[in-house]
This record gives sequence, structure tokens and C-alpha cells, in this order.
Amino acid sequence: MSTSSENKSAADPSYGAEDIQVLEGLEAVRKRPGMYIGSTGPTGLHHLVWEVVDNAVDEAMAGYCSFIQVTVKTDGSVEVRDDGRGIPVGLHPKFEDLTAAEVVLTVLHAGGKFDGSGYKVSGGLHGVGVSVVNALSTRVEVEIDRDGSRHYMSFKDGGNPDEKLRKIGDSPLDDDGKPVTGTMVRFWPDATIFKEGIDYRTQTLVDRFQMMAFLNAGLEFSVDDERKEKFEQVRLRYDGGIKDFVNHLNASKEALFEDVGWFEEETDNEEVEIAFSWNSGYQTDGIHSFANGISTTEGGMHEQGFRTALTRTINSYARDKNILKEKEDNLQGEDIREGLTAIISVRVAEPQFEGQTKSKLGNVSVRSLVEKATNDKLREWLEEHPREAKFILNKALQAAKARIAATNARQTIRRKSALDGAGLPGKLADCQSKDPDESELYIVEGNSAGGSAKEARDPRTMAILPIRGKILNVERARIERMFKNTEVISLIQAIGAGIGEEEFDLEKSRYKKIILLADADVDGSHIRTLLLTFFFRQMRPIVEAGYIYIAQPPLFSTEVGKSKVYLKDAIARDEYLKTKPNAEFQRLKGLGEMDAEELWDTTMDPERRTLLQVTVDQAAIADETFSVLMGDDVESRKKFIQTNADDVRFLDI
Ligand code: 0RA
Repeated sequence: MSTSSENKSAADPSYGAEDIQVLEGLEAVRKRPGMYIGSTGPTGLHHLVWEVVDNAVDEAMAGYCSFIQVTVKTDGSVEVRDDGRGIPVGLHPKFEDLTAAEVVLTVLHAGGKFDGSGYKVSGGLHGVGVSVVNALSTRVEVEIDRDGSRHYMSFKDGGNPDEKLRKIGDSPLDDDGKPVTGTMVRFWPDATIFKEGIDYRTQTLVDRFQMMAFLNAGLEFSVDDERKEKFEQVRLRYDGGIKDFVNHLNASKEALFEDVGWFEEETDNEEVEIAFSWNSGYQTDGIHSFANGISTTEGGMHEQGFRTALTRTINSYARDKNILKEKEDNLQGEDIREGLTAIISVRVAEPQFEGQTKSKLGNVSVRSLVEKATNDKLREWLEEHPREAKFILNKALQAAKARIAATNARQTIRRKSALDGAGLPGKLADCQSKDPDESELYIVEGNSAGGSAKEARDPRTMAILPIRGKILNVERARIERMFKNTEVISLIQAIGAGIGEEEFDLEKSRYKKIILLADADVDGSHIRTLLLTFFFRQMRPIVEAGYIYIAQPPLFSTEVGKSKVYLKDAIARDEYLKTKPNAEFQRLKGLGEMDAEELWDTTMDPERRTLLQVTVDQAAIADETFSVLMGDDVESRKKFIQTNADDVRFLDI
């Protein structure tokens, strides 16, 4: 970028020292873009859109904007239109020769706060403002409808003024005959900064705007992608706000009652809004929290306040109504949270974001606000909804029973393990090595394949655990039933690191490679999904650490002369047929039909095998995938499989 201090020399009387300062600010953004937008990869590129849209959402939060339209254009630019008040066009009180609009576009952190009409609460993660977008674009065009006139200005080469702000006509009139207000910002990201390319992903935009639409009831987003001929404009608007959010998250689940619960409370500078519902599932991690429209995945004070008050309120209600008898123990938090889906949305004047990913809300005052709101208003809601309260309490009481049964079952396993000596399952053919770094556990479907695998393995580093039939579907099963399932018990014992959120200890895992070996057919894929669900739900750290692998036994074999050729799948077979036409293809009927040598050669030999490592890129997406794939709702499952049929990630599991 050539700063204006270079091309508009100090001799130019219209150009004051402060303008030069302004442009030096933008120059700093271009020198270290990462400091302002996180990265110059796809995340940073999308961040530009978030910056502009956050400003429009601020207008919506202040009550002045109801529609935000985002269009990805064919020339790499993005246009954001809103019907807010329009960026102020008068002269700025501090920068005497600049309009407020020019200041917003060229001064870092200018935002909406300079004019004293600053918002009570502002969204935006970093809140660096639209000027950063200007600094990182080759061109920016701004159109403002305000005070009855349409204004226009443009910038080029990282924030240098191109055309100064001027009136270009009257603003059009709305249905009531009043001139419309609003802002249009169109920017062309600078390809010399975003070296990985200017390629917006519409789904990323839609996902974020959907979240924002849920968090701002009634605010409508429209997303359009002019690069794609067939792209259908997406409209997002939820008049029910976070209540609709809860329904959306529960869509593939079976709700305990129809109407989502909701309450809110505010003080002078803080607001909280909570929506909640229970489903028949067994998960306890359904609380999602937000602060100023930003997802707080690490939780924080708002979540803490809610959890404490939820446990307290439900227990005291249960006591008062004599549902919980005097001699009975209190319900625990986890009992009450089983099957709960809740959205906590707080708005705070000065949010403190803490934690590893800056996604944990640190404001202590928010805890007491949320705690008090929940104590008072949840109690009220329970009193007004006795039928719903009964469902919730029945569910929590059952969960408590299951928890106690699970503790007993767990103790039995421990005792049994102690009696067994090493505590290893009888079916396990363990490896000689005790070093997890080199130890591998093969989980093999079926006893006969298990037999071949035992014969074929390198006994020094490879352990074999045959698994019979379909293991329990853990998505549907409560933990105490899992502990009665012999296959599940063997798995837990073999890995040796415990189970469940509280007890599982990755450090204790006896193997750092856990390899699922099942047939390449539909049944095999079902078993793989069940095993993965089990690991994901009960030993998540092991998945996150990348310990889980999928072996790839071949699907086809053929005789060539005296030797056998194995081919992984239909694609490999077709490739092979192109080079060597051979009618005599044999489809392997299953792992069980391979002898030890074949199994070693094709699937187990570390020199020749291919293993697919299972990764959890995005816990939330995987979570939903498992819920849909393994849960109760057949329709969602069907739809999911149909829509993801061409996505190998999902087919592979
Ligand atoms: C400064 C002050 C005010 C609004 C805005 C900026 C504003 C910025 C953007 C960016 C995109 N859309 C926007 N809409 C508004 C407050 C306006 C007032 O006090 O009237």
C-alpha cells in the first residue's frame, strides 16, 4: 500500500497530521493482519465478513435493524447491506475535516462508540471494526441512506480514499413514505494479503448467520452466492429466537414436552436469556452458552451460575412437592442435566473472554445474575408447568437410579478385575510389549476372523480382541446397561483407562493404536459405527488424541497365475480391470475367510497396510452426526444418510 502520507504530500493543506496518523494505523493492519483478524487463511478471510456484519448486528441489538443481506459476488467481493440507521455522515467531532463515516472506515476501533450514542452492548469478537476490512481490501465501496439522502464513498489500495463521501441522490421511500435508512459495504479482499485465495464458503457464512439469527429473535439474514448458478438464496429468521434454537438442536431427538421453556432477566448493564427443554436421550452436555452473540464453548460464569441454580431449584421443587422424600438424597447435577438442551445467552457491557481459545466468560457479576434469574424464574416456570415438571423429575429420578446402579456395576467390574489378576478379558490375546507407544490393539469382528488375526499378528506389539456380534448401541443405552454387556466390558478392560467423562484417563491407555478391523461391507460398517459411537461417547479423549484407526481389508481378490491379487474396493477393482482385463474376480465373503497369511499380507503388516486415522475435527458436528446416525429418530437418520451420501467422511465410518 502506498500511504496517503506519500501520495498526498504534507504540502497538501487539506491533509492534516491526524489523517496521516489514521493511515499509518491501517498500514499497521496490513503489516500484521494476523493480529487483527487471526490469520490470512480462510478463517481470516471470512473474518472480514464477520466484522461488517457484526456492525449491522449491533444496530439490530440496539433496535434499529431488522434485515441483513450478504451477497458473495462473482468478482471475489462481498456485499453486506443492512437497514440500520446508516453510518453517521456529519463531520466528526474529533477529526475536524473528516465525516464520521470516513472515521469509521479508516480509524481502528472507531466502531459506534465515538459519538456518545454507543451501544449498551456490542457484539464482535475483537471489535476491531470495519476499518480493518478497509485496510485489507483493494477496494471498498460504501453507500449510506441517512437523513433522506443516499451517500457514497470509496477507498482503494488498503484504505486510501478514492472518492470522498458525497450525496448521490435521495433515499428511496418505504411503505409509509419515509426515506429508508441503512448501510451497504462492499469490499474486495486483497489477494496479496490473502495468499491462500479469495474463496468464500457459503456454508460457513450460513452457519454463522443462522447462529446469529437464533440469538437475535426476528432479525432476518439473507445469503446469496452469485458465483453459483444454482445457488438458492438462503433466508434465516427465527421469531422464537433461542427457543427456536433449542428446537433446532432437538430436531433429531424426542422431546419430553412440546413447549420450550424460557425466561430472561436484566440489570442496568447485563442481560440474560435462557431457553431449555429435555429430551429422552442420555447426554448430559446439552448446555450451550453465548456472550454478546459469541459462542462461549469453554463455558464460564454464566454456565456456572445456571448449573448451580438448576440443581438447587429442581431439588427444592422436588422436596416441596414431596416428590423427593425426606430420607432420600438430593438429585445430582448430572441427573438433572441428562437429556437437557439449554441455550444461555448473555449480553454484557464489557465482556471478559478468557481461557485457551478466549471462549470462556470471566465476568463474575454474570454468575450471580444468571444464578438469581434461574432460581426465581425457573421456579416460577415449574410452578406454572406442573405436567412438564413431572416429566423432568421422572427423568432425573431415573437418571439418579441409573447412576447408582452404574456405580455398583463399576465396582463389580473393579472387583472382578482384581480377581482376574491382571484384569484383562479372557478373549484378549495381549501383546508382549507393555509400552503403549508401540502397542496396538486390533478389535476384530467375529471369532473366526479373530482366530486368523491371532495367528497372523506380530505377538510382540499386536494384541487381538475378538468382538462377537453387534455391540450395544451406546447412544441409546444408559451406562448401567453398558456395564452388563460383555463386549463392552472386555473393551474397557483391554484398554485399561476407565470410562466416562469423569473417570477416563488417556494416560492409562495400554495402546496408542486401536485398530478397528471389520468387514468392508454394510454389516462391518455398522459395527464400526457402533464402536466409534462408543469411543466418542465414553472415551472421547482417545478419539481426540488420534488413537483410533480403521483397518482396510480388501474387498476383492483375483488369481493371477499362481498368486493372488487383492483390491481394496470397487474403484481399485475397476482401475485394475482397465489395465488387466480379467473376468475371474472373486468377492471376498468376509474377513473370516482369509487365512492368517492373507490377513497379514493385506491388512496387518505395518509395511504394507493402510490405516485410516479417525479424527474429530469438530466435536459438535461429530456429536450431531452420531446422534443422528445412532439415535431414535429414523427420519433424520434417513435424511442424513441421503444428504451425506457423497461425503466420504461419513461413508467411511
Ligand atoms: C457508527 C455509529 C452508529 C452506527 C454505525 C457506526 C454503523 C456502522 C455500520 C457498519 C455497517 N452497518 C453499520 N451501521 C451503523 C450509530 C448511529 C447513530 O447514532 O445514529
